Amino acid sequence: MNRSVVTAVGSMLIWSGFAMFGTALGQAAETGTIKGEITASGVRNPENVVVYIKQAPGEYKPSAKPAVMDQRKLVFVPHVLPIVKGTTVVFRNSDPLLHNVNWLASKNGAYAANNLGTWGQGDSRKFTFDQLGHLVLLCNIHAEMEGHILVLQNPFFSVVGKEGTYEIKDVPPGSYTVVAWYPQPRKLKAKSAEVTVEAGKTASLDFTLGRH
Ligand SMILES: [Cu+2]
Repeated sequence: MNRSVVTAVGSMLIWSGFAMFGTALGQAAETGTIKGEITASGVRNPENVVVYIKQAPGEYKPSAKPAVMDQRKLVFVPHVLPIVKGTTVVFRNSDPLLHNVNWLASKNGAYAANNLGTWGQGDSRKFTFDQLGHLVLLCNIHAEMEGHILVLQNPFFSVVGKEGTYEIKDVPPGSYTVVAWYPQPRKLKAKSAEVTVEAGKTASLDFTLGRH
């Protein structure tokens, strides 16, 4: 074997080894995490509170994969669906009966009232949400059904479970306004707080929510 070929192969291996090492290190060190606990009074637990960064610098593309809002056992699943602006949502019916999907005009004026129609098990409809806002989803066949879509500017959000904790990962370093929001503002009023995220670190931010 020619010696120069051996040398070239050797240096390629070393170079790609460095590149892999650099990437692994870079991912861990370039972003930070926000985490905390939600205490809520006047509701059973903080489930369905959405914690999100109000505005992050830059433009965020929606994921190529559509989000799914199902109607299953007479409830909207999930109850609250946060999405990045521009995301297409597939509205599915998994029940052996007809469901309808309609929403009221959003409070911020971005969305007019709309009715996607009524369809049966296994069918679906699609809608692309290209403005920020909060949509209250209803079914005009089952008055007790209610779901929520929250259209956000960036993917840095977390839906809180019954245990009341949240974690937002991969956040670029910077100072942000973080909002803790509940789908029924009369039960839990939204609150916001400032937080600074540092690379490779976790910032703690707790919220106490109530009617006021
Ligand atoms: Cu229904």
